[in-house]
Amino acid sequence: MTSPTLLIERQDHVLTLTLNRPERANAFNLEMTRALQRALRAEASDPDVRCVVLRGSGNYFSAGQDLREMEQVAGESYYQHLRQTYNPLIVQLRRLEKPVLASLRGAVAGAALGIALACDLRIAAEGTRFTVGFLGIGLVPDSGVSLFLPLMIGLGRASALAFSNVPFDAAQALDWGVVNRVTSPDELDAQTMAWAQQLARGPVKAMGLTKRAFNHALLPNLEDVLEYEGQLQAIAQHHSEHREGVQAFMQKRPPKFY
Ligand code: T3D
Repeated sequence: MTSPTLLIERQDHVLTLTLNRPERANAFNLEMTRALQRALRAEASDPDVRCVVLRGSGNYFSAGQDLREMEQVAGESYYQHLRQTYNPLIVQLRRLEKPVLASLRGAVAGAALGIALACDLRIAAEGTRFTVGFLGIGLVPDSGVSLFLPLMIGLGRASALAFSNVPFDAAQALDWGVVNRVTSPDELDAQTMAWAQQLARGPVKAMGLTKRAFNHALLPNLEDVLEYEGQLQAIAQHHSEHREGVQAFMQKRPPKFY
């Protein structure tokens, strides 16, 4: 079953998955999350696919959870929502034993930051802004951000970025090793495909085993972390800070937390 929220293309053993909700900065709704889970399960596991590219259509990679659909999510527990959506997605990305390359532009925020960091490699267009996002709406980092971000940039920087919600740019991300390459916006698609094709021509079996080794060495507690993030999110969900954060976003004004 295909969904208009996710474009799926194959070329030269490269599977390209394009998040396609440009009118909402490619924010994730349930349909898009499920479509991505399905594509990773069915398409990406095909032996003919030797590299996966994850990108966004239009001007953004993704703004994370669709906050305009948050009210529907709020009816249920965020904990249950995370267990059905981002948590399995992050595990799928880490368990897929072939290279996954995130191609980033515009903004990368919230759950989308977790998804980008769960990929193996990242290329970003100059000007891309990375925002932790969660605390801006009174939530705690989920989608593995509480693990991947301090692991990549250190606890002090991760704390400062999470608490301030101030974005960092592609040049800073390159300096910190959050992204591997930065290119001009006009070149991003071509550079992404050239790199993906190069990866696809490489020893993909050995890359998959290397990924398994890295998971074992550095991320043995990934599933515990995702579960714990969900439990914390269930606490944050019911706090007035979250209500204020979402209202402020809808009303396009800064949040007032006290
Ligand atoms: O259980 C659970 O699922 C809980 C888990 C939650 C996971 C999360 O991801 S929580 C974090 C959610 N994301 C955010 O808080 C980010 C919010 N967005 C932003 O900070 C900014 O919009 C961006 C940095 C992404 C982009 O800024 P900018 O200035 O380039 O663009 P903009 O004007 O703010 O946004 C462009 C449009 O996209 C705008 O629509 P409009 O007004 O032109 O019709 C904006 O409302 C929309 N948009 C941006 N982010 C979201 C969004 N629509 C829905 N959900 C969004 N997250």
